[in-house]
Amino acid sequence: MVGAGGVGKTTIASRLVSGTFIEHMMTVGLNIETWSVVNEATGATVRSTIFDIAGQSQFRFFQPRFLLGTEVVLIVVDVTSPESLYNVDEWLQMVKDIPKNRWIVVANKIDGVRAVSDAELSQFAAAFGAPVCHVSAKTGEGFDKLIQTVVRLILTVADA
Ligand SMILES: Nc1nc2c(ncn2[C@@H]2O[C@H](COP(=O)(O)OP(=O)(O)OP(=O)(O)O)[C@@H](O)[C@H]2O)c(=O)[nH]1
Ligand SMILES: [Mg+2]
Repeated sequence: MVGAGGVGKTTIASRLVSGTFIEHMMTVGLNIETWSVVNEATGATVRSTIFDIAGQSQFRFFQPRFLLGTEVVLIVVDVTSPESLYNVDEWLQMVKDIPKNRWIVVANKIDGVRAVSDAELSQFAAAFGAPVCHVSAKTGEGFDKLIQTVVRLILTVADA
């Protein structure tokens, strides 16, 4: 999971893992979570590890090594902050060696005041063919679809 500082990566990770909203401090370096989710289609449990990469630039020098072996990339932007989209190139650069068919754009904070339009998000994601999941890590809106999208992709990669 990558994206600018404050877009809500750690809040998304903790909602995936715990199903609730937890307020977090800025991540120092990176945060690692173990996430188990039941694949509704088969009833099997899918276990994965979330590498939540801190957005602040002072941690950048050691982060790329943690992306080795990544199966699914969540590129997180904040729909209340246009800067989070305009400055996303740095993150796209960091994940460029991971195949683009494993990328998902997560548009977070849809409970807030919208400053990034759906059209802008679609255009951004279409440039690399990724789906867009609109979510609020605060209210939980959109998480069912996000979880389905991530699990489907994890299973696709595992089968390949
Ligand atoms: N309104 C609203 N606030 C959110 C949402 N998700 C996260 N936040 C808030 O945004 C702030 C930053 O969230 P974090 O999860 O710490 O952001 P981050 O991307 O992990 O930031 P770094 O660790 O610095 O990279 C916190 O105050 C969160 O409570 C959301 O969906 N809606
Ligand atoms: Mg964080």
